[in-house]
Amino acid sequence: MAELIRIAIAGHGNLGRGVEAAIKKNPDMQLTGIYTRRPPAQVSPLTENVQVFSMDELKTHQDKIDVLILCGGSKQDLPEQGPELAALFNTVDSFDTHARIPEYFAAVDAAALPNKRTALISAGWDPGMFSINRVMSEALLPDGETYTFWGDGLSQGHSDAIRRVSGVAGGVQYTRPVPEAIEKVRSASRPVLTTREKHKRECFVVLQEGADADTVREKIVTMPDYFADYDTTVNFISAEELARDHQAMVHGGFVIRSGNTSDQNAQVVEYSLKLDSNPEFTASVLVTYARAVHRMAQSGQHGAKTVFDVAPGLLSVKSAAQLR
Ligand code: API
Repeated sequence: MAELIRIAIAGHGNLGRGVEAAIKKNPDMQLTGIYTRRPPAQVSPLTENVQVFSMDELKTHQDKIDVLILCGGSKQDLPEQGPELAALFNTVDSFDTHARIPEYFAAVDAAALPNKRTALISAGWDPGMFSINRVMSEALLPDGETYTFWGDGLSQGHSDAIRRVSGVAGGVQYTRPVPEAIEKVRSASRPVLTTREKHKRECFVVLQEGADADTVREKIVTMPDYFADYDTTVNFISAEELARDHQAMVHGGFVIRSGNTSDQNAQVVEYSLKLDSNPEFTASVLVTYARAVHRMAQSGQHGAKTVFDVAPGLLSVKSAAQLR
């Protein structure tokens, strides 16, 4: 086999740990380092003999890393780290604030392109695999309707957003699809459904000492891009309850395109996920795209990219010749 692709991780939370697990499943890759903002001694890697460094050391390790996987959150980490690190490394990230992807793409592209780096943004399952399936089924069935349902499950992105609200000590968010809406999509022909009709958002929040519950609730339910467009409920719980009852990271959902190829014939395309661990699956997608990024960087395809710009064959551990 050719030389192993040297992967490094920036940020060692749920997603970073998932990237470690995913690299173990991919024989053409090796983990060369974990970079963290915490004191490195506090990080316990799953991988034997891998070194943990402070984030400051990253820029001195440019010649040791083929692809850097950014495992920070979309609300506050990536808007800063994404462009900064795409100037120095080939990167993959899971920026998932859908409404802000265009501006994030522009910032990362402006950093990566002049420095001849390849930066794949917004990979994961949504955005990511679901996006590909929406684009593909809409192209194949131009006359139709597309529906995306998430959950029941714990959204990492929304949970991260809650934890950034001042007065919040901890919390998680469950995305609850509305059963009647799913039923409509399954039984009726191309029903019209609003954002609010399809999902509810349920938050479990631990307040910081002295924080005001009503103020925190108001900040959460009115947060643009995350909660403002939904019916959101906020339940306040203790730190013990959070640790005891809210650790499972199951998630999933489906994308369905229901269309017609002629007046007589309806066609339905569906892609569905049932995930025990949302972050581990997201991490698997990131690691797979790291392989493609490495290949694209080597062949001079630089700048910011999304999953739409990557040919499927580039994701495979097999070569183009083997795939044929
Ligand atoms: C939701 C989805 C989850 C997408 C998955 C991933 C995450 O509302 O639950 O943040 O967990 N948008 N982006």
